[in-house]
Amino acid sequence: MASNRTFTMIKPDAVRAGNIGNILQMINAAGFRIVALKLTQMSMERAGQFYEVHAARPFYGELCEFMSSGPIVAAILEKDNAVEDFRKLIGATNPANAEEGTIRKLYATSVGENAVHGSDSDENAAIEGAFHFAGVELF
Ligand code: 3AN
Repeated sequence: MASNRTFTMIKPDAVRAGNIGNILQMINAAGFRIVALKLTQMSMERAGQFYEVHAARPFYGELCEFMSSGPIVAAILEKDNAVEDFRKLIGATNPANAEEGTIRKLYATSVGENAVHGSDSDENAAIEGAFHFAGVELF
């Protein structure tokens, strides 16, 4: 059964560009309820832990540098079929391939600086949410 929660980060590029409000508006308009939300910054070490599954990929160092380069907005979101529906809302990893109306089509600039993260499975949504939030921060 699909779980009803996913985890997202508004990445440093979108925060720097002043798009926190626009992206949260799209998330709300798509029917997601915000369960947890914070503005925070990951150290290089924390980014390395978060993206550990990509450690063997050639872009791992660049990804961790970028993700620790400035503040992010971390959030846990709730909706029926949350993981899959949120992946549809954000669009393809490479914004050049993202569908019209998706968050990445509107706000991402490249495959590396792609504005938002969205969990790719229910299992990872739970792991990633717990990475950023304590139980008392969920509402
Ligand atoms: P998604 O975020 O769409 O699930 P993944 O899991 O393939 O994409 O990649 C995780 C993150 O790694 C992406 N959000 C992106 O920031 C970065 N990334 C993926 N592919 C590349 C690439 N070819 N060059 C640089 N960064 C990349």
